[in-house]
Amino acid sequence: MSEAGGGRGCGSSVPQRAPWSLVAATAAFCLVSATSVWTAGAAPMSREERQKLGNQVLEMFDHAYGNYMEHAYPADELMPLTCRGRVRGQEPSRGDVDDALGKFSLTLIDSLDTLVVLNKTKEFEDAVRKVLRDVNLDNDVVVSVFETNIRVLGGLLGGHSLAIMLKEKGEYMQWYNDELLQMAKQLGYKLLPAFNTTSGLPYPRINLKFGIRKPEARTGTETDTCTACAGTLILEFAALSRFTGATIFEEYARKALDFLWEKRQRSSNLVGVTINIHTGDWVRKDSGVGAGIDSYYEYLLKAYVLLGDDSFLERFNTHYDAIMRYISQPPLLLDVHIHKPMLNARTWMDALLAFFPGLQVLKGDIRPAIETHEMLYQVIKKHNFLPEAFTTDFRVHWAQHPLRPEFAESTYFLYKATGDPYYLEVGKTLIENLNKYARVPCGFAAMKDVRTGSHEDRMDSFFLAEMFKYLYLLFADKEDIIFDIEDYIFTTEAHLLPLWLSTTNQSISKKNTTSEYTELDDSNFDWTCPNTQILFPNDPLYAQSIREPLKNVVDKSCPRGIIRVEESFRSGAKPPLRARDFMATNPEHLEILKKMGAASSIDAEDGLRFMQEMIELSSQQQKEQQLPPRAVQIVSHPFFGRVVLTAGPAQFGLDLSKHKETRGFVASSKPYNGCSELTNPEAVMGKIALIQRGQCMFAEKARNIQNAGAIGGIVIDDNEGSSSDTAPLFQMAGDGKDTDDIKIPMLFLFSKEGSIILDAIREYEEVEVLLSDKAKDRAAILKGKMIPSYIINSNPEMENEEQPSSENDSQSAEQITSSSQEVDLVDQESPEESSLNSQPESLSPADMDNAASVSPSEQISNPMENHETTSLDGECTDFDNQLQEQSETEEDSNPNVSWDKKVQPIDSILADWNEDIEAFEMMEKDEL
Ligand code: DMJ
Repeated sequence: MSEAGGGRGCGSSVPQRAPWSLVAATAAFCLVSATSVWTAGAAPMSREERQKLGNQVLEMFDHAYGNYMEHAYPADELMPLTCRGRVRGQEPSRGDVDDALGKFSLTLIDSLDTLVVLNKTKEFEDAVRKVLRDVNLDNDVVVSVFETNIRVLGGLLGGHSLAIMLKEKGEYMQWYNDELLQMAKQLGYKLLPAFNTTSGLPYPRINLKFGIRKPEARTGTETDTCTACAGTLILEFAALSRFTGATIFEEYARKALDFLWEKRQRSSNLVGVTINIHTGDWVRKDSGVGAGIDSYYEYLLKAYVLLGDDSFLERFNTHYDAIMRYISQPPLLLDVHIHKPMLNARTWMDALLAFFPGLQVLKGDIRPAIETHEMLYQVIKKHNFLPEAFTTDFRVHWAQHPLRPEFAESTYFLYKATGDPYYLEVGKTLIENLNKYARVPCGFAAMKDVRTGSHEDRMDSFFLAEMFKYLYLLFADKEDIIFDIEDYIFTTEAHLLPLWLSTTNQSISKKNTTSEYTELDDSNFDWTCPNTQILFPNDPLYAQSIREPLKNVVDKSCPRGIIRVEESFRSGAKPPLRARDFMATNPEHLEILKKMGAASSIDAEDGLRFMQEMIELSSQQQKEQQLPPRAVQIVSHPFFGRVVLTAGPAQFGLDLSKHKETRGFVASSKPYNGCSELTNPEAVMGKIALIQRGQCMFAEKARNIQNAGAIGGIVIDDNEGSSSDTAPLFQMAGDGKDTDDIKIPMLFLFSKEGSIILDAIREYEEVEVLLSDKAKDRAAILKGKMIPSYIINSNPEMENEEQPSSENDSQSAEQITSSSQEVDLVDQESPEESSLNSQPESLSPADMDNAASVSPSEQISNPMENHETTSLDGECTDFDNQLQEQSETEEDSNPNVSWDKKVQPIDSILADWNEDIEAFEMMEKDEL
């Protein structure tokens, strides 16, 4: 365990015995050596501060778990905004996401082993009793095989693993008699019918009561599954087999893995995202390390750690080489095509890939782990959370964030490997952001949009299973945990399985190993004695030196340059020029181009590939250029710009990318399809007309609403349920004739986005929207708006006055400032803290002066609002900077402008603040 050395050296004697010691022990060794040599870099964090943060994690867990138990249990999940349980069938369907819910108290089961890690042994004992008493696994519900395996089977097994550990210690769980394991076995048998396919790959869904085949099952017609769905079973299934001696589970999981391995694309050694479970054909041929594939790779490496079967390590290493060759473009990880792996398949990354640096730590490849983690951290610093997807230049692609734990997971593993206190600071930021932005009175709510800070009524069970474990462990010392965490392996849901399983009931693996055993060559162990051993003693600033060039990667949005620098920095040799990196202005690139095809066969080969890549890239880029999305932003009460809908542009009419935005109230046209002269011109005159897609050309609709006096048009898709999340945006084409006569802007919304506007009209009647090429900051939206009369009337100090007079300016400003403080507190602090602090302090005249002279952007108190103008299109602009630059320019150009002149009139400040306060209050009310 303490032997150093590279290559096979540290592991050569291991494979014949418990092979987990190779990887697990190495990881542990890294930690010891790394922490002991840490002498410079980020300032060390005191034990006291770490304990304080650990206690904060405990308090947060209590808030989440306590509210689930109080308001949701026995439902599967807590709905933290409405403070009730989510019961499948009683809430509007959310599609696939709901397949995790099997009416089996999901959150309770997923939380079991977290309770023990967090030292809540008494609560664990209670929770186990509740599971045994209340949970029914025989419900007539169709569930995801993957989710049920990782969350419920994994949860029961994790609970069992720690229950027997506690029992053995002699204090708690003395009554326990493997009951959780019996439940796990029952569930295992329920999942087995899913494997009844010729390939051995499981069906993606199963009915817990009726299985697959029975007519009542309401499932079994699916043909495809995701690679991760079929390849993330081995840890739980093997543990179940080894705990119980029933070999069938491990056999089935192995067979599915064997099939995936056989189907890998043989020249690239990559796998696609989805596969046909009957034919084994790849359905989606794009390949990355995020959604759809992620835990397949994770389970190959961890299966080797847990089960000691070399073939898993060999497979993992083969894939890992391919990932590092094609997908890893440090600090990015970009999807490619399995057949043409030099071509990127996407220009964005998803949040699930944030687990990958953690896996690289387990593999022992620390450098790229540090790089990717740092890039992700920069994105988080910009948006407070990792958006579900973000582009290669770090703009938001999908703005939701369901409190995913992957980044915390990687942070924990990187800290373990490097001992660098920097990662403790990262963890502290995660804690702060969760409390500031996701905490609500009844738990923690997923973010609907990281840009606006709006919430979704959702707290997924993985938040309790994973997030709190990793955050707590990050700050904990060995003695803070009642067992040795290094005797266990984390499943993908962070459930704990004991490493001693590798030596229990081994006969299963011997009997069923389908791939031939060959002695692994040394290269398979290249990184298993991690470089931390070699690197840190010589250079304690090693990790910091890797992070440093990436510090501004997001702000500067210049990833390509970074890639080139990093690539050559890493290898010493110049990498071949890739089409995606080519810049015609770079003389070095032109020189390489000249050489291609001239000097050697290698250059010629490079040249050919470059040409082919160029052609494909340009057609890909052309396609992308055809789809610049536009924004429809609802700006009226109570939305105030918080709701931004992604819209498709038109090839005719006013081009919003070149012109200013169009703002107006919306009105439905009659006829709704807009295919003939409107019968309600008075209703749409001066407004933005809503028209349904279909029955005539888009241009014809545009002409009809324009003739009726509309200032813009929104075409809403007639295909119910369509959404820009799932369908590609397109441009509305003209009618083949000259469309110059169409002067108004036209945008297209899919049905889901369109119905948000239609619902808003039903509820609020007057709905005002902004059509633009990118969403506007709320400060810009609220700027210059008149104070609504209902606010004036509701304020006794202002009664009988149209606008506040200058005499009572100071009084009004004081009141408003006090209110805005309250808003600030509600938004930024925990509810408990906010109620403690809600006594406003009075302001001095100097304070009031300052308050009166702040710029419009500064008046918006929510810190989340001002980070960026938008993320929809075009360059990544920072609204704060823009404003600052603007005011600097104004100042520069007119040095005689006095502060007094720049002071915004009190009535406009009043209006802005009051509207903002109103908006927050309405949002809170709506959410709760
Ligand atoms: C978890 O359920 C698991 O980690 C899974 O592998 C994918 N990610 C979710 C949480 O984001």
